[in-house]
Amino acid sequence: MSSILESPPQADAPAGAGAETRQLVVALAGNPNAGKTSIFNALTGLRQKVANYPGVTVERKEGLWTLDAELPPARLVDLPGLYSLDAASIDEEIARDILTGRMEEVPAPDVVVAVVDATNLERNLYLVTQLLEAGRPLVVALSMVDLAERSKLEIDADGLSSALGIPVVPITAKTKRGLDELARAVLAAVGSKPPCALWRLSPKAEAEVRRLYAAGAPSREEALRDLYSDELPADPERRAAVEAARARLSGSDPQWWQEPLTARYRWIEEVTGGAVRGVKDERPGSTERIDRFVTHRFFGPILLLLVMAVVFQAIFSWATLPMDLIDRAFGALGEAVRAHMPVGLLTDLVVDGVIAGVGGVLVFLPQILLLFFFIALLEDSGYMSRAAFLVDRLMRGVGLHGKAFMPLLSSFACAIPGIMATRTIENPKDRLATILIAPFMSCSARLPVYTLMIAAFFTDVRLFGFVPVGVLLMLSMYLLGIVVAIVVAWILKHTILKAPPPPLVLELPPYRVPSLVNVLYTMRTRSWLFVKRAGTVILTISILLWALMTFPRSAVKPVPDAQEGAAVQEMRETGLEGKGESAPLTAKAEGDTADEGAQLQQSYAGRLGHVLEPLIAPLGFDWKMGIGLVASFAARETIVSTLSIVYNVGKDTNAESPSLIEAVRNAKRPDGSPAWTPLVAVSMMVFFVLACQCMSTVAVVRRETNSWRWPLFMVAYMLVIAYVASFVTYQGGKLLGLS
Ligand SMILES: Nc1nc2c(ncn2[C@@H]2O[C@H](COP(=O)(O)OP(=O)(O)OP(=O)(O)O)[C@@H](O)[C@H]2O)c(=O)[nH]1
Ligand SMILES: [Mg+2]
Repeated sequence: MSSILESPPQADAPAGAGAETRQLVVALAGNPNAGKTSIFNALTGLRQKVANYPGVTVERKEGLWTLDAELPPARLVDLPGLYSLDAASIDEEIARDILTGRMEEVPAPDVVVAVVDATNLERNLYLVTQLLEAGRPLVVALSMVDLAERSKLEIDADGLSSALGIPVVPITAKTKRGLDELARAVLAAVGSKPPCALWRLSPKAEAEVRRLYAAGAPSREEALRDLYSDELPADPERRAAVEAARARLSGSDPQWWQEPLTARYRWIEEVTGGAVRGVKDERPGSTERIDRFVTHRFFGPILLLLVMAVVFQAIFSWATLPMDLIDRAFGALGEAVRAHMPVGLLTDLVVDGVIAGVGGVLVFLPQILLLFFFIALLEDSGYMSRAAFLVDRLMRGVGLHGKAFMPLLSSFACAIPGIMATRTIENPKDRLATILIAPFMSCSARLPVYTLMIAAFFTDVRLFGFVPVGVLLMLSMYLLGIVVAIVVAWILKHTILKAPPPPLVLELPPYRVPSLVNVLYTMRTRSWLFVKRAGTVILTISILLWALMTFPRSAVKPVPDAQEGAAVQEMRETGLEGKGESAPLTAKAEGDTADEGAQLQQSYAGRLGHVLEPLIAPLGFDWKMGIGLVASFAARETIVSTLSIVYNVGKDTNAESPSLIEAVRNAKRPDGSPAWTPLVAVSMMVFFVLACQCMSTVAVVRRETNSWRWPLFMVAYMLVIAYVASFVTYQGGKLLGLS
């Protein structure tokens, strides 16, 4: 990375400063959803997240861009989208600070590439009018030209270039069209004289700008900024001159401060008027036609529910076979390891702790892959924004910001990117309210829990003979999270986070055919994160839990000594040990033998479970589930690995090894009654919808709010809600005679 490029002196550097030798820095700036990250990915070969809604990128991302094979690569910076340089939200501030060289870690860019969406030229050019004044060499990358061409929009790039006074390069990121031309234009722009604003104010205002320039403002651009920005210059003389100018202008026109806005748009109209032919700035008719149905007051929500139901049904049915295979593979692995390692604690740790724990979670990989396949498809097509639009009315009713929806929708994948995405919300109170409710959205880590409960008790159960109860329950869990989030948001916004009603800012991007490459990359990235978590967090917790469940050793069932061990080993080798088949999934049957009970009961984890039992018994949970609950506060999926270990530890080696689902179904309480019932399963699911059980989420909230106060508040209030809801579910169910 020590590539150094001779970067010519900046045009604004003092004469004679000489050439600095450092890596060239190029920044991508543009409106949200203009295609910046798509261009960034095409240029660097990286795979940052791309999706069809505004506000996907909320932090700076960097990569290397080979501008010319002869030269070392440049540092390419992808930025969050912004509509103007007057940043209001945190993500916009990041972009503005880098573009204007105010960010310490990134030198001011040598060249700014303004990404301009060809299908939405006028709005996108507003930012360009500001970038023209920012004092950096500028190149326009005209993105989405394929879409412009399809909608019969003819843009004369050369004409646009001469009207703007800077190079304009048409690009199609999808097919990598125009990338070489962009590299050449950027190289040619390095060190060139920065462009300037070509729009003009009314003669009166222009005269005031000239006067300020004469009175000490370093340039016309600075004089303009002094006159119209909120802050006054610090220098007393300049300040007095600005105040006098403002007084004169407001005397003749009370709306004087709006003039730059109208002047910029007037200029944009002139520029585009000469360079664009065809239907100007009009979305393809098909988007509107589809939206008439998709965002319909009545059909819209029905379609949304239908889409969710189809996704869940597909996740369940398509994933069954691969899950079964992984399940069997881990079962076989456990058996093989047990067969080849000497009997003893180490083998128990590897088989009952590591393989049972990690394997128990990894079994759900096919479902995670499918979930992200659908999320990526819905995001990239533009449907997610419509889903946001549909719940918008509801959310605005509780006082939440229009921009809260995309962060909340991202939280269905994982609360962490969801919470990061709240950076697009300007008002800090609205942002905090959104952060505090984001973990109510059912993230992918809840999927294994829901699936386990549904598979154990609701497989093939149908309502009225045809509605699958499993899918219905799944849908209900997602909806429960949403409803509780709305209620909590209403309470927060009417108490501690009171703020004026926010304006509606919701942009519906045009529908696009989802890019298969994007979808596949999203699946790869997300599933890799899932596997990584299984290999790190889950692995550590599994080992820890195994130890807590294994020690101190039960007096009833001591560790087999060497002789016993050898005997068991021999039995295994002679095939007397069991059926010798590879056992699906990693847990063993819950016979609740005295031995096993004694081992778990008196282990550290068992003792903790017993301490907790009186507290969680009203929710329908026994002490073994209590162990799982405690562990799941580190990461939700841990409940699955914990249960795998709980129903394994201290087991007689001769026991049959059915799947975890079987183990859950067969688990017994000391009185012989089943530990789990459909009602307990639902109560458990409700608890998992509402409790904040994820260390990473807590850490991100701490980082984003810069204090411990809010993450602790979040964990506490969500725990109370989860407890009460589970209590009501279980006790209510019992009152209704359910079991
Ligand atoms: N047809 C077509 N679609 C494109 C092109 N470039 C980007 N897209 C699509 O436009 C959408 C937005 O692209 P992104 O690259 O995420 O846009 P962005 O400017 O980074 O957006 P933010 O990060 O939200 O500011 C995605 O659905 C892309 O697939 C293009 O050249 N042609
Ligand atoms: Mg982006």
